[in-house]
Amino acid sequence: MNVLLMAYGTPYSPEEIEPYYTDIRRGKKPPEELLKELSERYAQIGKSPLNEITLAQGIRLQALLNLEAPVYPKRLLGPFPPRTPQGPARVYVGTKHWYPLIGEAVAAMHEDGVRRAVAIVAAPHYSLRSVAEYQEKVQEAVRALPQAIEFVWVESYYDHPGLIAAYARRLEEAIWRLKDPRRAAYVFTAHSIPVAAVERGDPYPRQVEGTAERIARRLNLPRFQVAYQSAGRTPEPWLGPDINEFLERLKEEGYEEVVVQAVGFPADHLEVFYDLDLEAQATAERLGLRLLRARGLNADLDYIQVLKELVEAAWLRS
Ligand code: FEC
Repeated sequence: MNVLLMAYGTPYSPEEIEPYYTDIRRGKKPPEELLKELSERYAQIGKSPLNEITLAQGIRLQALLNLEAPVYPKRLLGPFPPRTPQGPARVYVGTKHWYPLIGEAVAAMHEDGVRRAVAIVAAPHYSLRSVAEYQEKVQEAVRALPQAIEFVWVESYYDHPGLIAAYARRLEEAIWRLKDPRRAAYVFTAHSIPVAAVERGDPYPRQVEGTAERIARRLNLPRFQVAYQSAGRTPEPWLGPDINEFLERLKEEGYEEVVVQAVGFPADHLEVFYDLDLEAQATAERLGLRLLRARGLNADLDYIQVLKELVEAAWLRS
């Protein structure tokens, strides 16, 4: 079994921020003030761990896929690495905007003789501005190969019971720290996307609501809301409500404690450590609200198990 695991990617050093940002802007250099602003955001969090987390997810996914091969426990003296019924699983990691790029991962797969693989993004919700763009990058890379690779896509998994359980566990840990869970506000966030995409029928907001609803039901929350974060620095309208404005509303409604869970991002990175832990936290402090954030899934085994189930089901479908 062959898997291409993808994520957004992040610069490894301050010098790489400009070319990284240029790639996000489809080759257009960012204006000086936007570059300065982004560089300051990275400086304030120290470093985004996104590349390390993505690599750890890939390593653990490969280990789990191989170690759980049904023949392994029966034949301890059998071949190593243990084989799945389809041969040993190989997981390749590629990122959308930095190195290893998706194109490099696809080229490495081709070099290794891979002709069929499962493709999955470490982001549970489908959007025209996320998963569809990963799909374009993969297609572009395949077009450059002498022989095609057939990719079977896991396009979204916002409602996977294992994902809901993993998020619920992290949220529960935050709830244990609340002074009065019955009177707290529960806010689920995801990266904002331009409203234009939603108007073109993007299922993204519906899927984000779907994840939130399932976690809330599982934990029997008295109420929950969805807000968006990290809207791009462009003049077009972005999907809201924005988390910072939303906190103002919660304060006006009389809340004193708020728990935020970033369900759009399994991994911790700039948008979690800056936009939530620094920016939203500062807004909350200014308003006199107590804000707690549920910790991320990162490369924890319960999330890796979800990825494993999804890629195995997709491989069997193919
Ligand atoms: O830690 C890091 O360095 C990387 C954090 C990071 C993640 C991420 C995930 C998503 N984005 C999504 C949509 C957009 C759209 C634009 C956009 C722009 C940026 C910029 C940075 C950035 N994003 Fe991001 N995103 C991350 C970081 N994102 C930096 C550029 C500066 C800024 O605008 O803040 C607008 C650009 C465009 O026109 O294309 C749209 C979505 C996700 C969640 C799915 C995923 O992880 O792929 C959706 C992580």
